[in-house]
Amino acid sequence: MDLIEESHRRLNPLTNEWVLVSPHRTQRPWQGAVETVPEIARPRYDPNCYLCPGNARAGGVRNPQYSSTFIFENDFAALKKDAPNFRTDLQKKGLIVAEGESGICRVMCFSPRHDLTLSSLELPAIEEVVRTWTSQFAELAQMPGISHVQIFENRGEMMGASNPHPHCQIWATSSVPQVPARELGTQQSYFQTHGSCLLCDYTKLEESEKSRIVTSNEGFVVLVPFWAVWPFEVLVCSRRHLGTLPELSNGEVSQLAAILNRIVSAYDRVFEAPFPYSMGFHQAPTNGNYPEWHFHGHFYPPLLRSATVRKFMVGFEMLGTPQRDITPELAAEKLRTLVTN
Ligand code: H2U
Ligand code: ZN
Repeated sequence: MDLIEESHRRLNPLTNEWVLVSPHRTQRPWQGAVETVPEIARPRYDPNCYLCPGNARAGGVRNPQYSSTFIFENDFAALKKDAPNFRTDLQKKGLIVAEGESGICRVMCFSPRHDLTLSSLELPAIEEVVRTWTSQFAELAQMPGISHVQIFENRGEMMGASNPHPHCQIWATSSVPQVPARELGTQQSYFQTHGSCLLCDYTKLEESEKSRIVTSNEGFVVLVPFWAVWPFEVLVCSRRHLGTLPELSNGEVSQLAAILNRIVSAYDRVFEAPFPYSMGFHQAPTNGNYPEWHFHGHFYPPLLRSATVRKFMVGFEMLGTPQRDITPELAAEKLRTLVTN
């Protein structure tokens, strides 16, 4: 098998989806261009930012003078707590189907500082971010009617982030969203077939292969998955088999904070500019007991060749299968050289 020169497709065992890889289209190993993007100097405090301490948000609520992390209910929440629970299936043919979906949407500021990000915050501040994610997860998970808690960060205008102030969102939903639902099915059937955990086995396999590993520490391994769709996509896996943030030890909280800082710092060096992405953690659903689930995080950055040239999922990718040129192995090699701390 020639995975370096010949076109082929790779399977994502977490979602059972394929990605088409066309390595022959990248003649040279690294076609990235470092273009000068004007550096935007951000103030520590922006009087016009709706996330900065003391400022007013939409609707007029004023943020407190917070000094570490800060959580509020999204003023434009996509989900409502009291949405009715129903299921409709017109003519019972599965053609027009709808279900009620209720939930809670929160926004979480990482820091009172407007100008910092996961790559520039100090480690103790990032540890505080991890601890806040943990307590938010625990609080939302035990609420009646909540089946899943999704923590995610959109970074950069390119990924739709509305504001550079470091923040993420937390959506707790009455159903398990479709991507984690698919990942649950694959992890359960892997466990039934092999008697072991899909991501425990996968992480071990990648550590022996080495070519797709980006970095690791005592608690976590970061790699470009064999089936990555986005050019610089990475998967963050806990070494220990655990399902949710509250199961992390104090040591693992620090190790997760350190590895997040390391990934985002390396990302920012790819094109010498702040790297946009959507990232988030996949934790076990909260509506039952799922021992097969393995805690992990996904980073999906859209950039391809420069700080402004992004990958679009169009054409064949929309109608057929996602496709990539630069191999996951080359992306991992590039990212490895940019990990410094
Ligand atoms: P994003 O940057 O990932 O879009 O997250 C910001 C969220 O903040 C967004 O969902 C909410 C938006 O609805 N928001 C408020 O809750 N209050 C505001 O005053 C402005 C934006
Ligand atoms: Zn701000």
